[in-house]
Amino acid sequence: MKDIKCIIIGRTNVGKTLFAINFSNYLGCKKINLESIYFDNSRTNKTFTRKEAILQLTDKEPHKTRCLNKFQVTIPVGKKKRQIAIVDSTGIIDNIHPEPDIRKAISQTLSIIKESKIVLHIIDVSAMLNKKTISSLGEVDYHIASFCQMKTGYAILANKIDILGSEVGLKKLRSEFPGNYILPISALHKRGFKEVKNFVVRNAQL
Ligand SMILES: Nc1nc2c(ncn2[C@@H]2O[C@H](COP(=O)(O)OP(=O)(O)O)[C@@H](O)[C@H]2O)c(=O)[nH]1
Ligand SMILES: [Mg+2]
Repeated sequence: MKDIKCIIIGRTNVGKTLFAINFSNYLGCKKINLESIYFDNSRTNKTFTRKEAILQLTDKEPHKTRCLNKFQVTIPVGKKKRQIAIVDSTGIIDNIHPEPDIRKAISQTLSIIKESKIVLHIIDVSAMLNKKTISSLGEVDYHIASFCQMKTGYAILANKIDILGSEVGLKKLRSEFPGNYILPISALHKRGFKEVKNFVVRNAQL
C-alpha cells in the first residue's frame, strides 16, 4: 500500500522543521530516519537522534531547509497501522528568490502540495503583528489557503503560541482565515500535538 503523504508547508522560519522533528518524535519515532529528496531527484538517507536533528536541521536564519525531508512514521488508523510520510519542505516566500537553488527547492515544495492528502500549513502567530519579521504572515499564505480550500486534509497550524503576545496574533489569524480549520500549537513545547495527530488520523482514514 502506498504511503500517505502529509506535507508541511509555510513561509521560511515559521517552525516547519522543528515541528516535523518533534511531531515524529511525539508519534513514537525515537530515531529519525530521514530521506532527503533534492530538486534533481537525488536522494540521501541519514539517521538522527531528536537532538541531533534539531541542531543540524533547524536554524534562526531563513532557508535552512532546501529539499524535501521525508520523516517516515507509523500511526494507528482504525484497527490497522499505516505508514505516513511527514514531508518537511523549503519555505515559500512572497517574491522570487535571487538564488536559483532556493527557487528550485521552492518549486519542489509547490509541486508536492497537489499530491499530498494532508497539508499542514504553518503560520507563526507570534510574528503576526510584526510585518518586518521574516516569518510574519505574507501574501503567499493567502494563496496557499485558497489553493488548498478544496482539500479536506488541509489545516493551518498556528505556531509559537508559547511566545508572549501570540494570542493576539492567533485572534488576528482566525479573523483573516475564517473558513479554515486552525489548530494552535507550539512546535518547541509539543503543545497542540494531540489535536494535530487526531486531524492526521481522521484524514488518513478518508
Ligand atoms: N519559541 C518558539 N520558537 C520556535 C517554535 N517553532 C520554531 N521555533 C524557532 O524558530 C526558528 C525557525 O525554526 P525552523 O524549524 O528552522 O523553521 P522553518 O524554516 O519553518 O523550517 C528556530 O530558531 C526555532 O527554534 C515554537 O513553537 N516556539
Ligand atoms: Mg526548515
